[in-house]
Amino acid sequence: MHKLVRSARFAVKTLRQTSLCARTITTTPFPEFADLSQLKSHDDLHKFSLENPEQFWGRLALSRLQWDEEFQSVLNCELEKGEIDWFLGGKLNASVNCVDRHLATRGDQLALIWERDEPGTEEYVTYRELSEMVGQIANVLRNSGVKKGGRVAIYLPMAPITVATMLACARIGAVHSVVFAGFSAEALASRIQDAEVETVVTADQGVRGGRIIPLKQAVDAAVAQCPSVKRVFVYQRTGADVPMGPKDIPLEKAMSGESTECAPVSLASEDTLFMLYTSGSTGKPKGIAHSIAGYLLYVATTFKHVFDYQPGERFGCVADIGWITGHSYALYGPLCCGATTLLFESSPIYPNPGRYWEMVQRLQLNHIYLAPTSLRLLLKAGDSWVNKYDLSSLRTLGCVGEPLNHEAWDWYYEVVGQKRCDVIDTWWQTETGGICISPRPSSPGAHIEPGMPMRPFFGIKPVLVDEKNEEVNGEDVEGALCLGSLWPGMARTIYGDHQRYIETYLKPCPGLYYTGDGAHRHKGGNYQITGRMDDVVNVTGHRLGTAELEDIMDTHPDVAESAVVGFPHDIKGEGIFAFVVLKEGVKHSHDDIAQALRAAVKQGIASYAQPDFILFTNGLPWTRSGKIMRRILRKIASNQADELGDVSTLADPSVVEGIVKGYKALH
Ligand code: 6R9
Repeated sequence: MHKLVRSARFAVKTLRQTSLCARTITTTPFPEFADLSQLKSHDDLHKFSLENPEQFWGRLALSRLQWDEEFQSVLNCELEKGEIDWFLGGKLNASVNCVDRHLATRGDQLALIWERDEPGTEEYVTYRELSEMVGQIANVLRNSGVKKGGRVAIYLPMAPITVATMLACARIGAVHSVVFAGFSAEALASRIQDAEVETVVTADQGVRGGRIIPLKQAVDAAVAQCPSVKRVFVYQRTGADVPMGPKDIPLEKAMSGESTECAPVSLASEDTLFMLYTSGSTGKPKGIAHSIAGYLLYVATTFKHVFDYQPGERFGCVADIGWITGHSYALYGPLCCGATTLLFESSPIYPNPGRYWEMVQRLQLNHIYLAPTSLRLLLKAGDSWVNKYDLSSLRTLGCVGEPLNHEAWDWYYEVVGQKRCDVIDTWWQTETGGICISPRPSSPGAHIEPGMPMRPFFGIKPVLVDEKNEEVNGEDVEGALCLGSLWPGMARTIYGDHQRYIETYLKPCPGLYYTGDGAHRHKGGNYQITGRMDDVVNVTGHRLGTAELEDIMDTHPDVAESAVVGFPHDIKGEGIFAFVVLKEGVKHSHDDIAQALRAAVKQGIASYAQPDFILFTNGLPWTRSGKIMRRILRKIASNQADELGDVSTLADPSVVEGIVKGYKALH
């Protein structure tokens, strides 16, 4: 059912020591458990959270969320049927929790900092202003016929209007489905069709990296294939003169006629807050559905404790809202905690690779949360882009989306953080709702180990499972990563296909939630993610995690990033194909570098692990959420470039052409 990633050498390599041991890590205590004197340490509280999930999450739910009606029970569950209910009987509204309840104390505090594409043109939105915007949009939606449970597709750039539209849906009980404003018309259409969306909210155009993205045009093409759509609201981002058809409604005009006050609907804990399609790196996209109370509680709690967010700080999650990271840590987590949160519209290399760091200095960000992809890209551009700026406001260097390889980890810690900030590598998934494994929170003074997310969050119990579906105990072992506890943030279903939800997550390892990732439990109980279970290459019976190979190659001083896939090989079963992007200004020849990479792999793993082919390319096929679309590389490596399928969800689809050309030249 699932394959195992096996390699003891990976463990040895990652356990090298660094100079971090002496640093102190701050942790914000949980006031909710102050009366339980038997809970003396972090580990005591973690154990308590696993043994008493109802008490643990029940207490947090009461103190951290605002309820219209209190819940009757904390957890009801029939796992085999995928029926998981948290906080039954409770009633609440997510927009009230994220906006209204802060008005009395922090109405004039900044809720959003909108970092527009053009540097230096940022805009600020207070909680009061956000509340007014949410009220107006909620009235617009309600008065145009959007009902509780109705699906609203949001295809907007990163902007306050996007956050306000999501919260407006939450206010009236509509279910938002955000689609990356950059996905193709086809990708948008398939998501609209799957959810039988009646309402679309878009903009005339988007702007990213100085380039115009014709959003309305894509919506027109999509809606032409989607008879379910009744209305399309159009926000003016650039003011371009876009054609308006009979279903189209100018959003600002509609808003201007509405009151800024809109009574929130009191919703049940388990009503759906939103659905979000997973990144599409495998198979047909799944509309992952999250429910209101559990999701909100989980993202608010993880936001507070993983980042150790303190009142008044500025939190900078640069992820797009079209990704779960944007939902959980640019919007719901921070706003539920009354934080000031960033909306980043641009690209990490626009107008130059100093963008993030110039922004940190200009906006005085205290936390930054980004993807390893962009880190590797910036690392490749050199240290001078970082060193130019004063980054002393930064306290946390967060990261999510892929394994953070050692070179990037070191660079983040040493060059960006000047060895002052904690590197917080967080592991989680669209389906988990929020962060599940991360170095924080941890006992004060606890060491942070490079190259791994390390510690399960409260209420999270990682379980490693072998090929026979048996639990792998002990330390320095590997297995399929499953979660053996229930936590409130987990997805409740795949929209329209509950059976697929059960089959994908609950059936592979009965009694556990199956993540699809492999993990290594190191000494001390720290977890390292070895990659997706399907990112495994089997060479002459040796199973190799692609992350492991990539980590070795990325360590070569000339290599910016690499991606490894398997391809059918007559003799070995599978061969190894490495795609390698070099740093700028590299002096060595490709042949020399290829030879050095083979030698490094031979030394780091074994000679059977050496790549059969190394293709130097200008870029890799990243999805917009920062994941290498290995499916495409596998096809290319198997000489099936004519069967690539949909590449529209890539950040830059033109990269693929370059790689295909390179492949042809190599053969
Ligand atoms: C939040 C998000 C989930 C998949 C996940 C895993 C990979 C995420 C990671 C990581 C290694 C980390 N992943 N964080 N791998 N280290 N810190 O990324 O959600 O888009 O659903 O992807 O991403 O493979 O299963 P999503």
